[in-house]
Amino acid sequence: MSQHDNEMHSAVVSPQGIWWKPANKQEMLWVKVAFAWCMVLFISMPFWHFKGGQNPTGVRGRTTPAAYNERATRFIEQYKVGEEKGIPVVAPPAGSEVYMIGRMWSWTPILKLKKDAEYMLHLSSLDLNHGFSLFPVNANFQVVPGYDYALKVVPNKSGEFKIICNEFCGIGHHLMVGKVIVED
Ligand SMILES: [Cu+2]
Repeated sequence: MSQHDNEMHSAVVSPQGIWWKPANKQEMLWVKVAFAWCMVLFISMPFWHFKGGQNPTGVRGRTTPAAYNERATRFIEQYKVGEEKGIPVVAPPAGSEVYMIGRMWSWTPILKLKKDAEYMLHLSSLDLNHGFSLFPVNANFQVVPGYDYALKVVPNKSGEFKIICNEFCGIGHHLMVGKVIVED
């Protein structure tokens, strides 16, 4: 027992440590193994760019929220086929440019797409950063105001998919759910 065992410690009186004693051989070995593995993963980072299919397939351009809203609204009016709870349902033809608006706290419009057809899906936000997350496919993309991201998409499964916002965007974040319908 040392004389410190019965002492009270506080923020003013720091506790006695043993940091000056060398680490155990076994512990040192694992520290080295962990560090070496970190370096392996770090060095392999550039290769993930070529393998894994996680790079965006399209182009990026500058826009403004007003200009993007104007373009997307024109797209909605052109191909609107219905409405669900105030959100327009849009069925664009295969091969067309498709516009999706992210804003607090909705995804507009609801898209009706054809299976195996190719579309250019444009994503942008009218206010702040949102996260486009297609559920349950687990396809994720950042939706940033001022940037128009156009992604080449080919739906390969029919059914109803949900778009969830995965970037916290305020009090209604959890209500920010959109929909994509893929038909055969
Ligand atoms: Cu959001």
